[in-house]
Amino acid sequence: MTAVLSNEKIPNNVDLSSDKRLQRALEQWLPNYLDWWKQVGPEGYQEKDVYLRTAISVDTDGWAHFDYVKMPDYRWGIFLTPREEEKKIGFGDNYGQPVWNEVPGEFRNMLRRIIVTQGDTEPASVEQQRLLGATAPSLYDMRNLFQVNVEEGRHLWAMVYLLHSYFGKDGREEAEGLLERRSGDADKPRILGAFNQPIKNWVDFYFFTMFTDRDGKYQLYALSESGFDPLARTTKFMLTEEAHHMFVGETGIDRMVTRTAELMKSGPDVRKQGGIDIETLQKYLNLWFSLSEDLFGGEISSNAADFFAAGLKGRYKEDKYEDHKALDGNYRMAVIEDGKLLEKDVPLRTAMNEVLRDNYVEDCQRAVDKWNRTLERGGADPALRFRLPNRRFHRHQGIYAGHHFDLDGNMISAEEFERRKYEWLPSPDDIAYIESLMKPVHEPGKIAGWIAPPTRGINGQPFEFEYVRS
Ligand code: BYC
Ligand code: FE
Ligand code: FE
Repeated sequence: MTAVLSNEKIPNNVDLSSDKRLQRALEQWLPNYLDWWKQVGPEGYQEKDVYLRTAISVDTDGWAHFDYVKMPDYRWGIFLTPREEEKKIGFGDNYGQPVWNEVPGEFRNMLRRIIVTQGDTEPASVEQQRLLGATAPSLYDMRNLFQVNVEEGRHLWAMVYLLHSYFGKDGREEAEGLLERRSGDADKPRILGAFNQPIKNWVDFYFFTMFTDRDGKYQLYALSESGFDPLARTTKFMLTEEAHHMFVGETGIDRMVTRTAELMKSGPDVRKQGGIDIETLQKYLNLWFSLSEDLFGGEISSNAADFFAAGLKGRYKEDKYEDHKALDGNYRMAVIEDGKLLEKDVPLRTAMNEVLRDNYVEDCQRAVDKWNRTLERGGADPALRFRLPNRRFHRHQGIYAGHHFDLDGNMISAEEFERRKYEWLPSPDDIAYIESLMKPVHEPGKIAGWIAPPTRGINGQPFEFEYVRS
């Protein structure tokens, strides 16, 4: 695999130039993509030099190149991990059969739907984050925002490549559709709930990249097990980039927590000192964790069972399981019957969304424990600690949607939820306070007062580095 940024219009390791029709189709899609980027991509800063990483190959050491780039000149490329000889489908009814390098006719619609759903989230997130540059708390953070944005753009390219190469005319139409829907638009919204939620400020941004990009991690892992090999190979490489997005979220929250603990030393009223109190951070955590849990789909899902049976979408690290068919297992979960919660066994295959959500919740808990250690080290009152809400809290998809629960998962009435919701979720006052903090700090080496600087910079550069040149 060559590790150079080629002169081709669309950098790739899929030998695009040997398939003229496909190359032409993608080159025709490119200006539409750029129009979309200019219309609803990052507002402002398009002419600035930003210190960005660009994927240039899939080599584990040396896949990325760092340099100043103007965002519209970013080289959005197509990179798949190499094909493995004699690769076999790892789960489901077709377990042990050779993987598919073409779309199996009987699964065509299912597969297209999965790819379109995945693809739709990528541009949606760019749209959601488009206004944040103007209020970045530091140049380091601004650069990270734009890094996430250009890579989500590349993830869209990854899905569009699959649609164009494997799905003919309807694939090309879906690729257009991906540029036509708009996050939060009443008439043509993005497909999944969380991708129509506003990301109004940097606190939303860190919680989104922590919790929502982390749904991306688990969905991409599940797809990287796919028997449709081009999907497996492209999602595997996307995960390499995804790690940075989650890093931005997890450390961004940790830096806010660090700053809060520091301010608490000079007095309990953190807001008075221009910081963000733990209670408010917890409410943002409750909001984005619950919105992101919805992205795993219903607890009991025949779609999930079908995806698994077909060999299109596996489990997180399917290798670690002994039984790859999951035909006779059960999964015990709390369901609602006659208005009451009760434990029930459901067939394992229909519970695949919940199985994946379990891996996700565990990972989120690990991060919560880390933030709590930051609080502890910072000398914060032991009564002030973060927690994940129960997974039934504030759900809009699946079996808990339409019911109301408190943070411990106790069922409560709609009236009680309405009365207490701002104990648990950001209130208009909380949001107004957070927005009052969103003043840009765009001088190299300087940072806003509500967040601590990072412990190190990007690619060995110091924090003071001019990550975005004015
Ligand atoms: N919002 O059987 P069910 C990322 C629909 S993030 C709205 O329970 P299923 C990224 C569902 O479509 C990763 N609608 O769900 C992160 C179905 O509709 P129909 C994105 C929803 O199909 C940050 C009905 O409800 N990747 O990469 O098992 C920045 C019942 O559905 C939602 C993927 O999602 C929702 N949240 O599971 C940038 C992977 N949930 O059939 C990027 C591909 C469900 O009644 N997608 N519905 O019309 C999938 O695998 C599945 O579609 C889902 C849903 C897991 C999302
Ligand atoms: Fe992505
Ligand atoms: Fe991401």
